[in-house]
Amino acid sequence: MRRKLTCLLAAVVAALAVVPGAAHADNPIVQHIYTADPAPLVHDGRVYLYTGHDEDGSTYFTMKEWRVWSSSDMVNWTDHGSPMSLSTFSWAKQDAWAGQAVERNGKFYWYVPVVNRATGRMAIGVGVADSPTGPFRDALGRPLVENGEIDPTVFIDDNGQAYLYWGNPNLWYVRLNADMTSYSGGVNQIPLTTAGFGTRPNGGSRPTMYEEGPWVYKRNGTYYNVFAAKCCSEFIAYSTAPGPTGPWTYRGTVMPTQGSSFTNHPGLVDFKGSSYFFYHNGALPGGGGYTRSVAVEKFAYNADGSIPTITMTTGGPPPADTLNPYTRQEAETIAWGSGIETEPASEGGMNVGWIENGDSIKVRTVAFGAGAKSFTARVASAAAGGTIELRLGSATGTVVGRCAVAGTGGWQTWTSVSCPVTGATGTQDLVLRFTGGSGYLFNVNWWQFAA
Ligand SMILES: [Ca+2]
Ligand SMILES: [Ca+2]
Repeated sequence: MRRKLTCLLAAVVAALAVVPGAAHADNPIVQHIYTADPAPLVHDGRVYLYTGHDEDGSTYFTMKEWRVWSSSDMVNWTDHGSPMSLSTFSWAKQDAWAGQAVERNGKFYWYVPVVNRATGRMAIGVGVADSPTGPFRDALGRPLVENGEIDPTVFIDDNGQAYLYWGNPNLWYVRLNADMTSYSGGVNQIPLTTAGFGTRPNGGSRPTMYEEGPWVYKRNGTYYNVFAAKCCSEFIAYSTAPGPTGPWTYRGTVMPTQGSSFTNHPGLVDFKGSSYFFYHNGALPGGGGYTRSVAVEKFAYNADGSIPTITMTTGGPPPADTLNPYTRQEAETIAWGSGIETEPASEGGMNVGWIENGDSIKVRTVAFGAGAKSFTARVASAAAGGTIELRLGSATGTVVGRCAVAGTGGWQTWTSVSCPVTGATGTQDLVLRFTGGSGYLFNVNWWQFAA
């Protein structure tokens, strides 16, 4: 049965209709669900983004699953659905909160905090998969470590020694063994000194700026710990150290308190020659502290290795690459979606659905080159179908093709439709604009142009 159009989507559509320039924005990264606690991972030419999922209308950190997204250009993001959830961990009761994934020897390990049903305390579990997009399974069948604290970050040093750090209100680490699912040397506490983590005004029992959400990595021989500071609202601060276990020196603000979410969460990577800072805010319609959205900014380290102050934007980073329309592109690869949702497709992966008249998907920097001659889309419809308009630049831009979609007898009964294309040359933003009658029109799994 088809879900009803959610309040979130109705609000997004309404906001896009009245906010000038909103169609040009690329932040937040995902528009069709709320996302939180970004953890980027660069692997094999793509950046994989691991997030939580705030439920629509949530009034607490009501989170049941994690989500995976990926991009080759930092602007078009593919929805890989939810390859790990509370049900992955038989011992988990609730709270699918902030984690991080890392690759080692061809396996992907995703460390996450959840409530251990047996103890009622937050514990850290580890999912493992053979692919960055899963599916993930419980690596241990029990917590890796448990002390009632949250927010694991994982880091593998150049010598192969891996570390798992976590904590709120304290800061802990273990030395992970090479199997990434056990540790040696016990559970260690990092002293939260004001020299190491700053002085919190009126800090009381929390005298330093450190609050939660550590993100530990190494760059040019310096160890960085970027974290959510103060509360509430939080800002993002960082400390550096000459070694993975300290001693830490407080280095100040990365991102000021901004963006109508009282929490924030950092994630930093280098990708295709640039540095990127991931965070979350409450920028989507209906957004706030429990209905957050992940966003990203491009930045450059200062010459001395310090991190500049980074401000939230609605524009986001410039594209780091172009998109090739002459290979299969997933319909769920989206720079900005208006009115659509996604779901698992019977042919594998995800498809775009809940398409109604006037909904659209923007895909950025599509490299048409000398020109596209035709367009093919994989579609399904239990209704009467409709039309895919191919427009350049924006949803009101030049039409370069129109593809008719007929009913196929089911929302997962897939067929391919093709249509001629004229005038699609060079590198352009492409908008797939959907038109038709009332109600849901059709689903789209993937598309591809021919030269
Ligand atoms: Ca819709
Ligand atoms: Ca697809």
